[in-house]
This record gives sequence, structure tokens and C-alpha cells, in this order.
Amino acid sequence: MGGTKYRMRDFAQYIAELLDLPEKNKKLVNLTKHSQRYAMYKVGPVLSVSHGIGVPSMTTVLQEVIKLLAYAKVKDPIIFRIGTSGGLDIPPGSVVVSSFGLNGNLGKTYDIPVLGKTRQLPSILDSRVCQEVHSLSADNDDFNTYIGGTMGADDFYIGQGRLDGPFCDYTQADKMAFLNTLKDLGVRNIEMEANAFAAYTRAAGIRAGIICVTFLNRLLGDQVTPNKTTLNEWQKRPMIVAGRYIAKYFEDI
Ligand code: R2B
Ligand code: URA
Repeated sequence: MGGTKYRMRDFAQYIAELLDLPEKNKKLVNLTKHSQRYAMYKVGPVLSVSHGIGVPSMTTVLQEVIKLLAYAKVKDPIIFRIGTSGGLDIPPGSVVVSSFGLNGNLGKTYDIPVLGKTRQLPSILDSRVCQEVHSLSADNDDFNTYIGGTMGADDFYIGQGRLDGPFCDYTQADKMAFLNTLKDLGVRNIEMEANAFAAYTRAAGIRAGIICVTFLNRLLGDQVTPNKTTLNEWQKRPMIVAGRYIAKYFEDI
């Protein structure tokens, strides 16, 4: 799974070529075209699905996918989120494999109101999947791959401590204190789904991992400044890393 329709089509195409699947020479069909909301492609044993921005969008699609996997009697699925994020103290363009999810209150949970009461679901990710994915980083990669916590914020601007949004009532010092607290908690990047993705996949008993590229170092600023070509290039990095795991998985079974 990943945020945008285009990225998930590219990912399906990439996997079809990587695994040398018959789909590599065919035009991929968006299986959820008529929903007009998301995109879903199936190439061989891999389903590639877009989930939009933020937790409610992502958890809606994720639950549909979990149901689909159950109806299809899929054995031992693994779900990856490949995405983009803001990094903490690592060079832009780096890849982070998440070891846990953190919410905006700095708790390792996803807090969801159910029947009028808030439930706290632990945002734990499969440590073996995380380490195996990380172990597949290659010496000749032109980017570094890190393991670390990922904060899932419910907002791109104030929820991520930015100073460049329409609302702002805190100072640069407040922002830096917050980002440094995150860093001290072992957080390496900030995006908008990690804590809920970790919580729901764990609650479903499905192994899962989160692999995100960082677009900037949040300790140095708020704006995403690289040009579109560079960002498009960087967005392929989580695909490359996830692709290595997928290729190895099917090689080993
Ligand atoms: C990263 O990027 C998106 C916001 O621009 C969001 O889906 C996320 O987690
Ligand atoms: N996505 C986010 O949610 N935050 C960033 O800083 C970059 C991408």
C-alpha cells in the first residue's frame, strides 16, 4: 500500500518486471477503477493498493484489503506501506524502515474512539520483517537506509510542528524542542499513517512493515524544496527496498 494511485501503479509495474511476471508486458488494470477513490493492481502474488492521505483514508482501505485477503483465503500475507515522509537528522532522500509507530501525543498507540470511548491500540511492527528489510540494503545504493520510529501525525502542518502553515501559534524554539524530543524517542521520520497502520495490521495478526523515503531533514526546515524529478526519483527508493524483500521472499519459498 502507498499514498497515491500513480505510485502504486508504478510499483505494480516495477514488481511485474522484477519478478518477470506475464503482466510486465500488459497494460495494468485498476481493479477499483469504478470506486473512483483508490487504485488496486494485482501482479502475480502482489496486490498494490493506494490509500490516500492520512489515517481515516488509509484505515478504510486497509480494512477493505484485510477483508479481501480473508475472503480470498490468502495464507500469511505481509502488508507493506511504501511512502514519503519528513526525516529527523538524516539526509533527505534516505529510506527509513519503521520499528514502531508513534502518535501525535508521543504515545506508541493508535487512539480510536469506538462507541463513544477511546481505545488505545499498540503501534507495534514486526521486528523481524523490519530487520530483514533493512538487511537487504545494498552497499552500492546511492542512499542510506535506517531503522527507526515513525510518527504518524494527523496533520501535515501544526501536527508535524511546521511553521509554514496557515495556522501557527508557537515559536521556532517550541518546534525545535518538539522535534528534538521525537529524535530522543528514537523517531527517524514523520508521516501521516504509521501509528494506525502498525496498530491495525498487528490487531489483525498480519505481519507488516513501513518503508518511507524522506523528502527533507525537518531539523533544518519545513519546506520540501527538491524539484519534481528528484522527488520522483526518491519515491522509487521504498519500491526498490520493498521489491528486494518481495523478490527474496518468493525466491526462498
Ligand atoms: C506522507 O505524505 C503524505 C502527505 O503529503 C501523507 O500521506 C504521508 O504519510
Ligand atoms: N509527508 C509528510 O507527512 N511529511 C513530510 O514532511 C513529508 C511528506
